[in-house]
Amino acid sequence: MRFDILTLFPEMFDSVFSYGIMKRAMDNNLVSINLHNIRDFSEDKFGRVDDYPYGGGPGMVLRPEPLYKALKSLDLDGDTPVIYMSPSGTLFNQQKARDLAAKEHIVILAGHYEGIDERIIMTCVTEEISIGDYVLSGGEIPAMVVVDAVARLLPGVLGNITSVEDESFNNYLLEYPQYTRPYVFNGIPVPEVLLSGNHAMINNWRRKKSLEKTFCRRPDLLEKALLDDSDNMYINSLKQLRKEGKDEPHK
Ligand code: 9D3
Repeated sequence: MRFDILTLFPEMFDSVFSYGIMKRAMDNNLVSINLHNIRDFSEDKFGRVDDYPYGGGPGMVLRPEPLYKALKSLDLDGDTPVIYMSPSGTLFNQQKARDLAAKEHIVILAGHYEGIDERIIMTCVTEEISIGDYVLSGGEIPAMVVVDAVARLLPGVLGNITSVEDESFNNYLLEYPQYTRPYVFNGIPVPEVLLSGNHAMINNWRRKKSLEKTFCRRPDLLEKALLDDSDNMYINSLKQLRKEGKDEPHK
């Protein structure tokens, strides 16, 4: 898969893509990431690419011509998403990552000002994506988030272990707690059931912990989770404990 990223700060991407899974994916030619400095497409002798907003207001706006020239320098076909990272975009999620992982080529535009000229969005951008409801100082970190989430889904990028793990993300429950050695740490022993060797009991315990954690922290996910009768009974018992004020909410 090929990513073309348009940014005013291409160097910001170097460290993130130079380690771990992303580096290995690039070394193995499973992913290529081409960074393009929007400033290289400036039409101005001072290399300026932004200007004041028509109508007034704070901040600067990226002018359309440098972005248009940068996009024209890439060979885009009709199936290539041109994504503008924007706080006003639709929310990024695992399903969106899966959809994008089916593409051969993805273009990402990361702004660093108040925004870009709307006519680029109208004529070149195919979708606007936000990574969450908080304000960052630019679209670069969001672009890295999207590339990372998509790249790890590509065949060969991860070992096989995590493909099963991803399915467990898809089940809309938060993960159960993990323990390793030592047996006692800060006075806290490992839950006895995990040492029992009884895998039915261990799975049952883990399922309940997942349900508890999801119930406390992300009740919105429980609507989507596939729950059996035993899960629903356990959730109902958690609701009852909460009513009686006897629950121990997860921090
Ligand atoms: C004028 C109001 N601000 C929008 C809330 C302006 C503005 C603030 C921050 C415009 C751009 C930015 C920089 N952020 C991004 O470019 C960005 C972002 C984000 O801030 N949060 C979550 N997802 C994204 S994707 C791109």
